[in-house]
Amino acid sequence: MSPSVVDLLATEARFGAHNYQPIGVVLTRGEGVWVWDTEGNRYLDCLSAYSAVSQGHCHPKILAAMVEQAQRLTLTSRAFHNDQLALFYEEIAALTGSHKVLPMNSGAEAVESAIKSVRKWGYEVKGVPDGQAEIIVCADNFHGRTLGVVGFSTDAETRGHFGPFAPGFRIIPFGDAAALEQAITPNTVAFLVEPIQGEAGVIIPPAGYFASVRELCTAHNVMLVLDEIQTGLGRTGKLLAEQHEGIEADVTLLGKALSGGFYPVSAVLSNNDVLGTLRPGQHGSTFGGNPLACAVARAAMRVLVEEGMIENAATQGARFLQGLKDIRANTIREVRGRGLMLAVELHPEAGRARRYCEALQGKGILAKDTHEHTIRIAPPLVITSDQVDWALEQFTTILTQDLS
Ligand code: IF1
Repeated sequence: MSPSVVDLLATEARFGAHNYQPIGVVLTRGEGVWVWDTEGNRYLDCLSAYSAVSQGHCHPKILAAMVEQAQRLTLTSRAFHNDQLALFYEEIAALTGSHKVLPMNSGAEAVESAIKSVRKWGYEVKGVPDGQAEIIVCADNFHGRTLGVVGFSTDAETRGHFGPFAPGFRIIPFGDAAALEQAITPNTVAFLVEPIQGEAGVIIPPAGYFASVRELCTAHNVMLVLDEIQTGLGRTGKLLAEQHEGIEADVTLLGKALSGGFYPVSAVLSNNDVLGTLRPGQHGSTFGGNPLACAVARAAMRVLVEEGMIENAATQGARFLQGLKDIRANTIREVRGRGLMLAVELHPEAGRARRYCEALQGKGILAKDTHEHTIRIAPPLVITSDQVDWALEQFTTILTQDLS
């Protein structure tokens, strides 16, 4: 007899650290864009585990690759070679046009690894005095939850009472190229930034911003590190969000959908010598680059491309965005998005976005609020036009209500 939902929630409350406040649904199965709760209710997943399940829940080909590899070899440590890592390197490098790859596990680990690598490059190649490397980041950034990363967060909830923090970071406004130019010093080694700020509420920079950023970084020999952990792998309707800006990063960070939601897999990709500065014994990870992670990621990248998910994200994202913009509701302040990375910002007087997400649950939509007044919308990239149209009907019904 499986435990009741009440028992499950009571056990979670009893033993679990209370670092999340989930919406009141207990999920038990997922397939494509759909998830089911323990009562058999079906929901369209408009969060995709924060863009980690871009290929759709339980994609059969990624599952098959995982099962096949798991029956053969899961983990060897990097003390020995395995027969999946080189293939993963080759395929991710070909897909992204990268020259060097550092395989890690979580997104935050990829960010931390990139910070270590650009600092090392700064000292050993650029000639920055040891211990004086500076990295520029943006206000309202989100790059993960590790201590080094939250040290340069500007969000009180994310960084409060976790200090003291590491020095060496400068914070500038997102979208302001002049501010970047003013912040660069001879000790600046990198500019770390999301192409679109996800957690901040899908904040898209002004046209031309990243072209200016690219020019400034090149002119001052500063590494441009793009955190594409959320925006990458088709989410914005192109393989990488940087392609909308017509630029190439020096270092690109991937995670989340790199495994299609089956396993923590992330990677630091470099187009120049940044990763070349690492020597044996100077960085590592027990699980980084393990054969199971590599097999899963290879399948996740393959289906993303072979099943046209990137193009579908562009097509269905445009449909979804226009449909949201067409909703006539006093509750809506702004609709934003690129590809299937969308957001509806509510007027503050409309009440908290969470209330609308709870109401959406009653209409068969699972979505997540961010920063009080914004509803984030990011369904799997396999969503069809009919599913988009159905979702728009539910959003229209709920957003035209006043839940303040
Ligand atoms: C949570 C946010 C999203 C990310 C970007 C690195 C990471 C993330 C651009 C770190 C992770 C996750 C973390 C998760 C919720 C979710 C999130 F709300 F926290 F900010 F997506 F917007 N760079 N984002 O978005 O990757 O270490 O988690 O694998 O912490 O609650 P990770």
